[in-house]
Amino acid sequence: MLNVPRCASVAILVLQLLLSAMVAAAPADQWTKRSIYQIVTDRFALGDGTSPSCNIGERKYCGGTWQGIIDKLDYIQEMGFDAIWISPIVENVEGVTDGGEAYHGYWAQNIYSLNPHFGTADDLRSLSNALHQRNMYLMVDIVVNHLVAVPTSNTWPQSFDYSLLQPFGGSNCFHPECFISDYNNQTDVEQCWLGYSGLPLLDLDTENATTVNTMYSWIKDLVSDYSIDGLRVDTVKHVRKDFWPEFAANAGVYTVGEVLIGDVPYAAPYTNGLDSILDYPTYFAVYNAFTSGGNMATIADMVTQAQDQYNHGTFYVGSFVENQDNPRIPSIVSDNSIIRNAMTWPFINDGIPILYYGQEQGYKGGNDPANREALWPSGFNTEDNPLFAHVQALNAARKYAIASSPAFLLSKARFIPQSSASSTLAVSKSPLLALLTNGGSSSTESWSIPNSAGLYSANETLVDVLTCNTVSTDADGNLNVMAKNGMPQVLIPARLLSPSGSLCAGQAQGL
Ligand code: ABC
Ligand code: CA
Repeated sequence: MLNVPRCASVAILVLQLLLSAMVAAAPADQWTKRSIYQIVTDRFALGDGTSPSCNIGERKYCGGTWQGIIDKLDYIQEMGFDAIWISPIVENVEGVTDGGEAYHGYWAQNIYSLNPHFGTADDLRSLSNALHQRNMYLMVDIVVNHLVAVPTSNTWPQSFDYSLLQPFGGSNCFHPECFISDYNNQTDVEQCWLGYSGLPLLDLDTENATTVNTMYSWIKDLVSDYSIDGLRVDTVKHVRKDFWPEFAANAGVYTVGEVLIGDVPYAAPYTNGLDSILDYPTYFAVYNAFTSGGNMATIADMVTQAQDQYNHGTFYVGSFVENQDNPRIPSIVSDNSIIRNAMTWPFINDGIPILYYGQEQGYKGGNDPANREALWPSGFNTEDNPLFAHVQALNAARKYAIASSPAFLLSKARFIPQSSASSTLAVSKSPLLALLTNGGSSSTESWSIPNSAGLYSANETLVDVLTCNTVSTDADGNLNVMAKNGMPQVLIPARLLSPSGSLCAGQAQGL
């Protein structure tokens, strides 16, 4: 019905910046207490009890659904997560394109319909309700930057059946076709297209007032229709910065944007328009340190820059070491100690921890599409699974820190300088002290925390809550800790642990 072009060619709206103060703050505060399990909906779980094979190289739907997620909420909650992030939910291009099927959900065609491969509106509402009954949050991935249609001719510029792209049924709703060729030219990044001629991502004209207002009311309705608690916003750097404040205000919930860049000064301004961003600059430093023997000190440098330059510092960022766009850590390194150290990072710094599904099962997929494995062949193994237990312990440690110290969520992570600065990291976020190394399982590294750091008193016992082993400060209050098979250690003073608590009760010295 809507194949009339709906985008009048009118001047850009300029008042949106004024609304930046309206970005919801309270919902972001609620999110900082949580940890997020990221799901590729098509690859997580089926709702019908079957376990079909999934050939990831084919880039086709494998059958995961919202009902499948509902059926596995126990599994997610058992790890200690109290929020999930799911793939984009709207209807996508159908059939096999040059890049396969739209199983990942990022190729929207009709933003007013849901993707039938994932279920019905009732299924999505059931998921939202089931989460809320467990006091868990729902984060939905959304895309503003583009929609996708298969080209109907290859003459340049290409032709498309715009009537498929609802509600934007005309070419004047999109920027003129050009592919991004110069990432140093921000106009190119914002107004040219992602993709390639085989499968172009049609770049929405977010300078057009009608288009802009359509997206603003769409997000408001989407959040309310499905009781969404937070949004992961795709391709944020591909839309002009002053589009985002009013978008976030209409969303009215926590918004965390994807700005895929390794550079803090470039990323920082986007933390003004949205609540925050996925912390890609820190991700790259962490990834390099753990997969290619990169210098651990660059992590501290990057975080310090981010703490200084992001709005809200790093408290509202999404903190992660894997996702659907990058090779999994175990696809590069096989040393279990290094993998465990990398997995620990998101849980011991300022940001909101995000675990990408499959990390807990030791999945090893490399670049897209190999990193989007089906989870069901793992049998959702929770027994004799050290990585599952590791995630449980990390979530428990963070929750314990939040509960025991009101200052935890408001105090910046602090790096205690180490003599082996390139291969060790000591991160203090009281009452946690995380000791990390990229030295691997034969590592002989050690960490020193001098009494001048002001963290501990003399002869104080600290418990590594990942193993329940203990270490002690000396008579002067200095702490020296040897690496144990290169494993990460997350220390909490024994006096803060309770003998009736769930965290290393046997070593507790508290009440
Ligand atoms: C896939 C394959 C393609 C294939 C296509 C058919 O299928 O990857 O090779 O041609 C979705 C799907 C993907 C699909 C794409 C494209 O759509 O999931 O499987 O690609 O059809 C987001 C999502 C992502 C999603 C989309 C599209 C966007 O997270 O899952 O992909 O909705 C750019 C965007 C970024 C986007 C990413 C895929 O592409 O900015 O939003 N992700 C540089 C650029 C970045 C660029 C990145 C990768 O390369 O600056 O802008 O990301 O191309 C750092 C530098 C960075 C540099 C990185 C690599 O290194 O500081 O600048 O990033 O050090
Ligand atoms: Ca754009």
